[in-house]
Amino acid sequence: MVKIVITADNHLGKYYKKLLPEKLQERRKRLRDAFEEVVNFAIEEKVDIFVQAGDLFDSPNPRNQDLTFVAREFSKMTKNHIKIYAIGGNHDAPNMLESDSYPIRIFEEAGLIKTFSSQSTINYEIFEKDGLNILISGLSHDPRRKGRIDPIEKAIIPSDFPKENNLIKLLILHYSFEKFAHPKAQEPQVSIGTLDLLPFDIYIIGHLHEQNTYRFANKHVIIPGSTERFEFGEENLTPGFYLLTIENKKINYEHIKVKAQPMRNMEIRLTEIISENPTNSIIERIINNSHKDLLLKCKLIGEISLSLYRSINFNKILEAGINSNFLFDLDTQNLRIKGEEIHTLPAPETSVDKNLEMITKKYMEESPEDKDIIIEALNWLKEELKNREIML
Ligand SMILES: [Mn+2]
Repeated sequence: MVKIVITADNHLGKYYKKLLPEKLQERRKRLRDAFEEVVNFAIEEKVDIFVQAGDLFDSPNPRNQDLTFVAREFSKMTKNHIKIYAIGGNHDAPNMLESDSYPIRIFEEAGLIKTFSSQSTINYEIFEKDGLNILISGLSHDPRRKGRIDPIEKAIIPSDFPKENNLIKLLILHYSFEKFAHPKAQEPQVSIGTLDLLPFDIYIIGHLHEQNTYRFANKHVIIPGSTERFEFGEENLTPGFYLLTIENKKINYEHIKVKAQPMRNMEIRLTEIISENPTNSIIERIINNSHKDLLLKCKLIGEISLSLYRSINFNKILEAGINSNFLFDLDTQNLRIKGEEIHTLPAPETSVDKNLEMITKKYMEESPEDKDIIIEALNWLKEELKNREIML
């Protein structure tokens, strides 16, 4: 029996502009913890193979802390005789393969893993255990392919590709899949027709954050999903990974959950707020839905009078939300005044200023001798933000 752990979309190092530095550090630690849970499972279950199907890192230039962490996790697995295969995703793909490479290549050069970093040729390797032969192949995400095309339609299969029937063939990809793609998504989608024509039995497809499986014509598609929820639209995801077992010709797989940070979306209809003090009633509702570890988004909705709008202290609401959650986002895009839309609020801008002031204060306390240059940097940053009209 061959046991395979399948993960993708770990997005290590993801940046959140709404988090202060210490919280951002904590959040990035949570993302690493989720990946470590997958690795520890693989070691405890004594699996043979570990597959990472792209977007291990959230950027093509990961931070040293995340690279060091991954080196440690990968070597933990190789010491336990687990063979690791990885491909590049859209987030960790360099702009040009000619001038740069996927960060996972570092671990390949260090002898820890095998990557499939070509974006056009399906390279492969044969894995053998107890007389069971599995062909493992992969194709990295090609960021130059845009629009709603089939990105693997023209994939090149090497001329020495084995044709034996007695070989279970597995292909690792990082693209959207037509069966589960968002109907409006304008990104490349792998089609069932292409998967049917290609000579593989099992397709492992990273990229979609919701886990899924699909069977057709004796072929299997496994979408591992992400190991965390990254955006507020992902509240209902169940982060995790797959355990695939192959015994003789029998193929089984199950989804295994990982501990993810709690996330919640809430809505407050302002037309329901009949109160002397609307600010406090809104804050009270937010606090009732808050806790220190939560990623909370509060949507204010409804059509209200200008006088009610003016009586609401959005800064105070934002501050209360930030103080009682891990991350708080106040969404006012669906708030209307007499049929007019309010596109932006002064609140978020002030909060960028406030964050800047807090950071500046901290730096000045740490190194008072650099006070002048820190103030100069602060003023330059404020000016830049104004010029670029950057808001939260
Ligand atoms: Mn992706």
